[in-house]
Amino acid sequence: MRDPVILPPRQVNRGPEAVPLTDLRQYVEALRRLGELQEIDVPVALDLEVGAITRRCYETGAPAPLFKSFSDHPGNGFRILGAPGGTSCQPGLRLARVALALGLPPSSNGLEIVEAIADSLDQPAIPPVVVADAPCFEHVTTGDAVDLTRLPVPLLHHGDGGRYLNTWGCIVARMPDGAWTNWSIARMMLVDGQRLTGIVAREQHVGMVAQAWAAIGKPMPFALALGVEPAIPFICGMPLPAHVDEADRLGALLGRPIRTVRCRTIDLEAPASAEILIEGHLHLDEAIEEGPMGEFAGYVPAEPPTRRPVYHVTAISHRTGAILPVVVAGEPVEENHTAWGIPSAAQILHDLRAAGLAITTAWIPLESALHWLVVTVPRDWRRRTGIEDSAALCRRIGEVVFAGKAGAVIPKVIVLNDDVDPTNVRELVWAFATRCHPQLGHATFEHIPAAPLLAYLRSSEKVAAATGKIVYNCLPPDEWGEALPIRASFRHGYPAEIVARVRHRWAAYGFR
Ligand SMILES: Cc1cc2nc3c(=O)[nH]c(=O)nc-3n(C[C@H](O)[C@H](O)[C@H](O)COP(=O)(O)O)c2cc1C
Ligand SMILES: [Mn+2]
Repeated sequence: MRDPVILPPRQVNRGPEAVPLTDLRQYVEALRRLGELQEIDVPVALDLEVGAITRRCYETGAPAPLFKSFSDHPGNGFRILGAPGGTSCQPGLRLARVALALGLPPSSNGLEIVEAIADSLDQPAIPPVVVADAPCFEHVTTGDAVDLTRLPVPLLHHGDGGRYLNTWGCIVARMPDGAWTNWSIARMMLVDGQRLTGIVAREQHVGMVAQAWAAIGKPMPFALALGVEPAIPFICGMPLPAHVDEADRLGALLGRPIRTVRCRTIDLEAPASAEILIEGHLHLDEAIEEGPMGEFAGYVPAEPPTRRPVYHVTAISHRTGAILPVVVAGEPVEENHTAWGIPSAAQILHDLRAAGLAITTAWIPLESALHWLVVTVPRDWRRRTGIEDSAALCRRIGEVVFAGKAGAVIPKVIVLNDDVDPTNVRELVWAFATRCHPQLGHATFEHIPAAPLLAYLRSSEKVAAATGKIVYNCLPPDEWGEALPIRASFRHGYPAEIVARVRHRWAAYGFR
């Protein structure tokens, strides 16, 4: 075996022009300047119309809709921003919302964004700073006066079991000993004026923290910060390891500390940029029916409601004209795919490199709804990893990917040479179809941890939260060594001089 060689980290271009967007309103203005915001001046129904419009925006790449008034609710000055992290149909700006949110140039492509997040995992933590006051404290309601129904809470999908207040908010939860403060996203459904319910999965960190409170016989204090500075939801969707504070990691990614503020009725700090701040306690020992709801896999599951724990609300604070962001989960591409999938790919890329595997990149195709991960490797991976054959490489990749929190969700991994751009669906389909032998070299894994929300799981697998997984070996036959056939394409199939000449003379030929 040769010594493994680890690829040098790539240069990350943060872009000198990048101006920090430290609240949602600055983000909305940046979207407007880019042509990525559509103000909706007519009243729309909270019942399904907001959801249907937002779905159509995802599916056409239209700008993010900003709703200002509602035909079936007084609104009370609140606004709704749909598709805050959706994709754009503007040429070269597909991931502009994601990139802007993370302080990267709006033209960044998926692999550049993944590289920037992965790179930040090796940077020192930058903890948040606590500031004295925050705009959300303009209006504060506590105790019996708390009334969640004053907020415009939409019914998002036909078939949803209720109205969802939280689809893009940051849930703050701290261990009883104060050693770890977790920020994450998990949906929350409106129960009544003072209660919410939602998914609190055992394998998620909010579930782990809630269990720790339950173990000392107490409900878990929580803050739900809605409409926060645009980078925060992307770190909330990132499956960082347990006991890592998301706020510290986001500071490292942005190169500046995140501002937090003390809550009014509980002992927690929450993002100071919040448009709306909800405080209260999560009771694991109470249960109420929640769901079903349209999910990241692209379906409203044909399941009855599930009994889930109850969030009791002790305070609501908000800015005047507060903006509530909403995600209408479902068929790709929506924010589960951009804000959970992209940071997941970054974490996996980091883990694979840390394991000494010379991979070029890792990408969760947005269109796969987190069911596929593509890992690409350089042609000389044998020399760089010391692994002799492609089946062994695929098994090793599977072992590393499936062992992490991010990879635990992913059921299918596709390993390809790095001549393929995994963000280009046309190339990916071609490469998967033409390079994958149906029978040879795949690494299969029996009954290992899985996200219970994978679309095709059988009920026994959902209950066990475990299923079989596969790494598809799409590398060339080992007998070819490092040789690859010439790709019969414009970019790969001609000498550089011809490619340059054709590009240069394109207009001269008469093409527009
Ligand atoms: C828009 C969006 C909605 C999400 N909804 C849920 C949810 O309802 N339940 C859940 O367990 N995870 C949900 N996730 C995924 C989690 O945010 C993700 O697994 C994250 O890693 C959880 O944080 P943690 O790693 O600190 O536990 C969602 C992610 C996004 C981006
Ligand atoms: Mn976490």
